[in-house]
Amino acid sequence: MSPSSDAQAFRDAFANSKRVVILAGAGLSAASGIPTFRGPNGLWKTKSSKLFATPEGFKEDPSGVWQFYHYKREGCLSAQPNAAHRAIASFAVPAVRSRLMPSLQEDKLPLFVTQNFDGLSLRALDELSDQLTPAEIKLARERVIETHGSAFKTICLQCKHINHTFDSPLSPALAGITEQNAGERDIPIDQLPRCGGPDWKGSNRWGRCGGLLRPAVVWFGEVPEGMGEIAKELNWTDLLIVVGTSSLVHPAAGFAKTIKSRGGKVAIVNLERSEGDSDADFLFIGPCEETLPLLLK
Ligand code: BJW
Ligand code: ZN
Repeated sequence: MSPSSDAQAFRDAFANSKRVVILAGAGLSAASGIPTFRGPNGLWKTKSSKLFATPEGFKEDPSGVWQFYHYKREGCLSAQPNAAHRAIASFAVPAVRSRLMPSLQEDKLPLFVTQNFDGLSLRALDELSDQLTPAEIKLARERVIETHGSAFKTICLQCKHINHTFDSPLSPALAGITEQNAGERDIPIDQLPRCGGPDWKGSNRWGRCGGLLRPAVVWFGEVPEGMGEIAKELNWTDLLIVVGTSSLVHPAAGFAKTIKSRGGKVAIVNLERSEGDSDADFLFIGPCEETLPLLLK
């Protein structure tokens, strides 16, 4: 059967759902000016995903990979959440939840799984500080899984310390690196981001050991974050909403099939037809920054 694009039928299914999972991809942040990976202007059209999205690529050229992540990170810092991020974040507001999702089990917030590393969904929650208490925001943030990592976290390859920071640049040598000039010069490895920052002074302490840092993002061949929690949640989910992903990258690409095999429903919101459409009960073609606020109004 072909999927429905009846907004009211979707709202009814939403209102009757006890457990909801939302899965997002790069299309969610496209209107915030963050490029997607596979579209006509996608990152992987001009950059090699083998170099920039694998641990082997980082080993081969840590300078090139750090320059790439430096300017992508700067792009995330200057971007703002868009109407689609805000529509999803609004579920954290109890009055919105009880209006749109009165059947939620124990008023459990939807689990929001984002493949994006830009932090914009968390920032959209922080923007609700005039409507929510800090405790409510904390609770909502705990229901967000950045399954492909975060641009604002690093891991030390030596002591494994994970650091969270919005500082930029992460080492003085990365200052002034842009998409245009990235890769023009090779930054020596001791001038790339190091554990403990530029003034680490060579101590061996955890989190200040001076080891080489890498971006805490999930590259091909690595295990995405939060898989245990996601797998548990998918057991109970009766509605999965898939927003702005090409559904080409696993394991996220398989969530829709899992839900379907357990009798749940799948809604897809995408600018164009995508790989996941064969599993869709509802399909809304259009920019999510317009479609989601309308569907969830
Ligand atoms: C709009 C819009 C608008 C635009 N409104 N929509 C063979 C078969 C099956 C699997 C494999 C295989 N060979 C290897 C694998 C596994 C591999 C994989 O899936 N590869 C495929 C490419 C085949 N996966 C992995 O290796 C993953 N790990 C893994 O599987 O571990 C095993 C394991 C799993 C579970 C438990 C235990 C073990 C890891 C994948 C890591 C992906 N990493 C990246 C880079 C992250 C860092 C960074 O951000 O730079 O993640 S790659 C890149 O792709 C990034 C994205 O998160 C990810 C998905 O892309 P996304 O978000 O879908 O973006 P696009 O560009 O593809 O699509 C954008 C969509 O938006 C389009 O549809 C547009 O139409 C739409 N759009 N504007 C609405 N305004
Ligand atoms: Zn360290």
